[in-house]
Amino acid sequence: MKKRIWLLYLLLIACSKIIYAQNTYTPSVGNMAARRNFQDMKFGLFIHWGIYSILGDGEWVMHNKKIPYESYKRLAGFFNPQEFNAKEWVAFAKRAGMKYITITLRHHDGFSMFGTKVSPYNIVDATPYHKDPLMELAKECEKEGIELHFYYSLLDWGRADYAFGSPINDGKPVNGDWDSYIKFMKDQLTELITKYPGVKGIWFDGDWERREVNWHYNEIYGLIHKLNPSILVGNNHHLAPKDGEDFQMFEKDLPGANTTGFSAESKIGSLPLETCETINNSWGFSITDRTFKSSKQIIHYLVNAAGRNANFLLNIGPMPNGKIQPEFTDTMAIVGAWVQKNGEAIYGTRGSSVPPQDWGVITVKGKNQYVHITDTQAIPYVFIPQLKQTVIKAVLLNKGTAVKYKQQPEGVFIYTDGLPMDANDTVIKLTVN
Ligand code: FHN
Repeated sequence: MKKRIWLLYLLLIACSKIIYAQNTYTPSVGNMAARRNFQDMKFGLFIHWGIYSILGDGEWVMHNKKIPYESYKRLAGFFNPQEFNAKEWVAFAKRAGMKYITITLRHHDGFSMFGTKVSPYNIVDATPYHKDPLMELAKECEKEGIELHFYYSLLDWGRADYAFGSPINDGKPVNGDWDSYIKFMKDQLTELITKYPGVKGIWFDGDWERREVNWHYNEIYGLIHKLNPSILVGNNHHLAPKDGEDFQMFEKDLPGANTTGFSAESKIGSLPLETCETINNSWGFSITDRTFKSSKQIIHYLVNAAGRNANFLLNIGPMPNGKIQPEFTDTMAIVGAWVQKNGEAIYGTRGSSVPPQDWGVITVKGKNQYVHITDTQAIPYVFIPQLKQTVIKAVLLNKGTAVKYKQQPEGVFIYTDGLPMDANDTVIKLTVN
């Protein structure tokens, strides 16, 4: 009998531990406000920049070309981005209509692109540049009202304590020193949050490389939120959000789609959403990749993300000298001009309860519903099914021209015949009661 009570007691403790581990995080009031602000911003600039840029072959070059770590490390000795100018990068983002920047501080190659005291393998100590571009960027972002978020790789191809390629046993790499690696990450994150106080988000990546390891997220996320409860934590693990995360991200796919195979297990949850895509087909600088997306494709991605209640984080890979290549500047100036004109229908909006349609999507802000017609159909009208509210006015955004419509119990017909259509996206503003 005594034994049975004892077993029951142990079972109860085990259950409470599971419940505790899954439901320990309550976001602060400041964090909830930061989440709303994050959703309002809608458009961000993703930057992949590291010593790999020198080789002009993307950020996976060390792995893909099987470059031994000791040889790869020599790149640090050549990295001297004399033409880096934080003002130019921030101005680029602002001109494009972007409200925040997420920049890689440590990618899978393990090189720290900021001044860190816990590893000599960093831009200040290991390159002839000897400066911290992140500090300049952080200051410029603060001055220009652009939010700064940090990309941080969990995966490391070089460190001995990470022991890339090692078998995992009991949540740890057999040949590494997992406690040391976790401590290293916590020390760097502490530096990042305390030294660059403007940081508003941490974007983790690389979890997918080791599913069976214990990443100590409770400790890592707990530390971040202890240092600054308003910081938004996201993790590109391609799974459903975990306890302690503040937003959910998707890679190279709109929420709900899975053309890449990354999103098979990432069901849409209730956190703010973000999707990232790159301007060509490379994250880090590629000298050969000329598959540049057109301004129209980028506008459509932004609009389609907003219509699905998600932010769009568009990536560029600056060159090793610190410059952004002219192809990106030209395209983004066009995108920026469109966003400036149509920003009312993007910033501060949320997705509609009406699902995406063949002709486009709807974004919502208060009593306004913005009908984005991105695919001009042959028929002279678009049909919005299941609109619950009553439409009291319909006009062309920007022009104010009245648009004919008819509301029926099954939905609303908007007549586009004779309207001047925008080749990127014709936005019709509905006022509802
Ligand atoms: O391996 C990385 C890749 O280099 C890049 O950083 C992207 C950005 O979403 N994330 C990883 C792949 O999932």
